[in-house]
Amino acid sequence: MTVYFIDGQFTERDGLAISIDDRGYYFGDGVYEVIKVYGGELYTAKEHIDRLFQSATKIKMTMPYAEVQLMEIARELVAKNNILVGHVYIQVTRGSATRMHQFPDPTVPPVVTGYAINNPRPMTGIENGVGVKSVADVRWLRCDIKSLNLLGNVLAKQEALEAGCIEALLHRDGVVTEGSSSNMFGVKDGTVYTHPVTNLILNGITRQVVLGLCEEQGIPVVEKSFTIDEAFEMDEFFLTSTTSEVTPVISIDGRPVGSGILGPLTMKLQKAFSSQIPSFIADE
Ligand code: DCS
Repeated sequence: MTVYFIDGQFTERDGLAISIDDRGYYFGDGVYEVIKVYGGELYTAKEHIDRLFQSATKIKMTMPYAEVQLMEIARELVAKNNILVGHVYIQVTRGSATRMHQFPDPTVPPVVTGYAINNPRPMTGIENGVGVKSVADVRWLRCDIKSLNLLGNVLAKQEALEAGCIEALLHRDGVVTEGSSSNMFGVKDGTVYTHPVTNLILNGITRQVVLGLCEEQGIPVVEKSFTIDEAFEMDEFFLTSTTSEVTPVISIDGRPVGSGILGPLTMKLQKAFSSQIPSFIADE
């Protein structure tokens, strides 16, 4: 049975007690992170926990734990749940208080919850590529915050799935921003293009890893937005996230990207990505 963390304690699901007045429940008033586990080890955990703190600061919420304590909680969740390959989920809400929009009294403590589950690498998508559907990005203007308010993302993902695609390719007035839970990249004439780090996207940890790999491999990167029309003209396309790693996009709105098969530059980046995660897992 999955072991959860709630408010300072590790407990099995049956013992969980979350307040109905939790502001996460009423308002989505909180922040979260998803951290990948490979070979029983947390991957880029410091980067994720740093971003959790940044998200909390951006919503004016004081974290109830120090970074090292959160790291320890994440490690314990991995150990207690015997995670080999999977992920840890951590969320922090602005606590539990009678429903009112404004912040509760400062003495109300934020609520930290978390769990860890085994979840294999999505090899089918990684190896064969996926299709995406363009969907209007109707989210708010603080997409840089990893907030629990995910309705725009949820609706976009559902629309993509109902069209037989794996992910939504979000665009604001025709300009590609990111995916509903991933970052998007196009490749044209050997150069990688992706949306710059602004309030309109989440600066994905995997995005940052992949841009670092591009630099190491001598692959030119331009952090500049492009349009949906330009996306159709790319030679290759891929998306990144903690759970989907580097997943090739082989079709957009049912139209093949480039030759419609995995592109060489995407495959090069996948290889580079796999070689910097624990090797016995990469060799799977
Ligand atoms: N953009 C959005 C909107 C996301 O929700 C995510 C991750 C990303 C980009 C990619 O960021 P990372 O590379 O740091 O994962 N979404 C997480 C989620 O909600 N489930 O899995 C990953």
